[in-house]
Amino acid sequence: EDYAFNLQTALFEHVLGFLKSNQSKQNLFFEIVIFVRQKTSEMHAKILIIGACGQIGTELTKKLRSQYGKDAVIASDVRKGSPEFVNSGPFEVVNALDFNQVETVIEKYQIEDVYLMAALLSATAEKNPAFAWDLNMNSLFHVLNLAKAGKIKKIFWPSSIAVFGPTTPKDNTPQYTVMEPSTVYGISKQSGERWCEYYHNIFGVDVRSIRYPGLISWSTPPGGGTTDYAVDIYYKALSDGKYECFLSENTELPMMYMDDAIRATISIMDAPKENIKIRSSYNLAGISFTPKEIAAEIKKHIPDFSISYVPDFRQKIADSWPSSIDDSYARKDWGWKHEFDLESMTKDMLEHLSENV
Ligand code: AKB
Repeated sequence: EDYAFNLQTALFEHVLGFLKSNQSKQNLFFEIVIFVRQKTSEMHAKILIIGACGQIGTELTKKLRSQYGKDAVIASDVRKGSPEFVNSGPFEVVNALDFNQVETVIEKYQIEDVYLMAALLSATAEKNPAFAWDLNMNSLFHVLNLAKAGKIKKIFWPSSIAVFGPTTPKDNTPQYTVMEPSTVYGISKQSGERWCEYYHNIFGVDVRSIRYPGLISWSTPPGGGTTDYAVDIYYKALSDGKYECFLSENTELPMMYMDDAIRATISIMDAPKENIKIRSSYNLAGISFTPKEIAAEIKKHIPDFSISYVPDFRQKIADSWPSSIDDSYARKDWGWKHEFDLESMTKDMLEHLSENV
């Protein structure tokens, strides 16, 4: 919407100027065509989102298109998403594990910035460790090597609180600390951070990364993460009036509303190169809460809502992660500041889901 509004405003001013000039008014149509073509060719660098149909990818695609124009953002995934999503702008079927497919789409659209969002999350990765390692690591190597070859200018790659483990200080976990992840997902993200820093230091690759906390959004259903109870609970509160939580009531985890996460992602990519002083991955924090606390917030909107607790294998994963995160480096280096708290997130989630459930 922002992009379209800015283009319309610029066009209106251009037409007014043309009409005030002494040029033949018969040329107005051609003047408008030339102006719009020129403006759209000036649009932001071409962006490719790999894994665009996922929880973050769908929101990121929408936001980047509203900022830079629909045709500046190429969405891609290993299979087609919903017809609505696929028809909302340029879409390509790309397997993140196929180097040639990734290289071809980059050359076809003259891509400059790549957001690599394809990955298996913590719970799913425990069920399929070999594929999780393959996907999470080799998709990263493909884009790092394309950047090293000069075919990509800038990369965003998501890390996670999963890089921390049971020996990491749990409260206000610092940027630099003991990191002994005990999950396949966490091991892949810690390894990925090391490779991002290596490719930057040795080959000058401009890769930027954020350690996402648990992310909560209304636009896509839960996707195999341990923190996804905090997404599912809203769906079930509206559809069933109750929720059986797979974590115990006092399991405090770092979380963030998707609006904040998207803003942080675009903010780190738009920051001047010299401001990005950490090339492994930045800690990022929003809100920390327990299942008991989010249930209490939901009950303010749905008084009859009830929750029960039946911890499963994901409890051990959650217990290995921090309760809260210190993100002072992100705040200092590129001006990060979260906006949503548990109250405003719950209100926004229930409002949007009520429209769609
Ligand atoms: C997960 O739960 O696996 C993810 C994450 C914390 O990175 N949401």
